[in-house]
Amino acid sequence: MSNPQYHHEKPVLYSYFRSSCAWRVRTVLNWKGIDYEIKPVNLVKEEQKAPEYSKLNPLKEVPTLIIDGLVLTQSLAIIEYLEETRPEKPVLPKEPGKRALVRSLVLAIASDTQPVTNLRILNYLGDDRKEEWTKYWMSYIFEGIEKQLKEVADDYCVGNEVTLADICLVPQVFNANRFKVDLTPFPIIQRISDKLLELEAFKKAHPFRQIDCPSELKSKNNIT
Ligand SMILES: N[C@@H](CCC(=O)N[C@@H](CS)C(=O)NCC(=O)O)C(=O)O
Repeated sequence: MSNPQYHHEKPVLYSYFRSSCAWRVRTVLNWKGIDYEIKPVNLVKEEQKAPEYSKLNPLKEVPTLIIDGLVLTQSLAIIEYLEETRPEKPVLPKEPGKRALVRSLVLAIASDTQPVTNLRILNYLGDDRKEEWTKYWMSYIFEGIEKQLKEVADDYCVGNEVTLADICLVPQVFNANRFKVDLTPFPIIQRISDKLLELEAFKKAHPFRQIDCPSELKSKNNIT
């Protein structure tokens, strides 16, 4: 398991600025105050398929986190590891009912939506179909999530504490905007996402603040 080869001074996160899954992990690391180094993997240039990288992550995707001598993959597995080993500033509520609710929202995004709209799926579908496909599935899930949030949200997705549901929601909203999904039918989702983006841990994890974000995109969005 733990390998001296992977004992770095700081955790190393293999990330791509626009990856929603890497973004989840960046937010949790920031939220918990864990200092880390980013190693960019350019998905558009297919660096995730390079032999060196795919040795670390055989599924050829980001994120991968090197921490405590371990090579961890899958954003939710990484986040659960961080939660178990660094329990301060938790992202899962203690109460089992709330925890189940948080996980239900997390899985709606991480298990039901992101996998069908991932880059490799869109490339497989081709340019003709990818926009309509993405809009359809993102709207479908947001419809359900909006209904759930009507029952359980307050300032954030589940009550007034930031949880993993919020951490997954923000990148999903960013992606929906990117694919021009009409968000007007989802006012709770939009309100919560806007509020979360005022928090430092979320701001710092935002794609436009990443070292691998192209400078023209930074300046277009007034990021210095
Ligand atoms: N279930 C994985 C999904 C990881 C994933 O799909 N990552 C995307 C970026 S968000 C990726 O690297 N895609 C590369 C590709 O599709 O070739 C996780 O949660 O970490």
